[in-house]
Amino acid sequence: MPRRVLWNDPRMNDLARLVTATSLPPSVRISEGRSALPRIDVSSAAARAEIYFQGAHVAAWQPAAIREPVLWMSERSHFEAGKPIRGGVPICFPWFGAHPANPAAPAHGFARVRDWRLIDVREDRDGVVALDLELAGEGLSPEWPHRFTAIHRIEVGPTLRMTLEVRNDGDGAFTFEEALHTYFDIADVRGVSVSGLEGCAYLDTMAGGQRVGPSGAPVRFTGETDRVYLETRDACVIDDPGKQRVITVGKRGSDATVVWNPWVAKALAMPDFGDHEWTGMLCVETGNVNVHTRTLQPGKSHAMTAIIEVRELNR
Ligand code: TA6
Repeated sequence: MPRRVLWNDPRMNDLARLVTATSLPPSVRISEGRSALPRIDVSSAAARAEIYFQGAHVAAWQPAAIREPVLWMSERSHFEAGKPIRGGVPICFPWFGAHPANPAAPAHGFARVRDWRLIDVREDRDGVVALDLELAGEGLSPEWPHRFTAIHRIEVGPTLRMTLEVRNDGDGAFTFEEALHTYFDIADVRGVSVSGLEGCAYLDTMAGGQRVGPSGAPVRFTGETDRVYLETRDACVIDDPGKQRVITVGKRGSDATVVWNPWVAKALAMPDFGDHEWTGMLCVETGNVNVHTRTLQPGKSHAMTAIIEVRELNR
């Protein structure tokens, strides 16, 4: 059976294992990303994006009508097989944060450090490109040995729409956490606010996970901030006067929103994070974490969607 030649460079042909989609529209090509980590490049009339096979990781996204990139990426990020990428949209699955029983297990689960397979790509007449990537198996981790299929559907257009669908392929129920850990590119976190969470209690990681009542006001940043907002299905709005834009983070199938900025000390402590980069990024993460875990019976599925839109002011 002759190998399908997907691209001219024969070195890339061993990537055929990662691409089972039968055809790629002209707006989509497979490339050697940073440090030769295989990447899917999307460039259509509607938007451009970069997606790494590792972690089905959206590393960049910019609508055609928007002046600057929307997602943040550390200049110090690793781009090495098996190491998390610091920026864009890491997929946290099947647990969030450190594993409760095995601190040596990969933080935020194994999904973001494994190669996903590109199984389908479509472009509509408006230039919106939909890509389906799949991670499936059983026993991928001793901490979570279940048989499952995960499909990450990424729709690249004037809106970035990402849907993580998990299916239980096994014979018994399983429970998991999940998050689309989105890093946003902002002018200065000290001048940004996040609305949409005013009525939500949150777990304050900086206070040992203590539950803190609703603040009644938009979130503002004066120090390291690491909060899991509970029982929230509402959109969040990031107001960034420095970039004269407003980013809306809508969602479906998610009951928790995580807000994170490492500030000075934690930025210094992370080797894959520039010492002074903390001012230019903010995470607003769409998830089901902590008390909002999901349990699936055999054969059942659950989908969680993040919907990201940008509006530039004075345009
Ligand atoms: O986003 C919340 C958080 O859990 C923080 O506590 C911080 O650890 C961040 O995720 C980054 O995690 P990572 O494993 O990517 O360094």
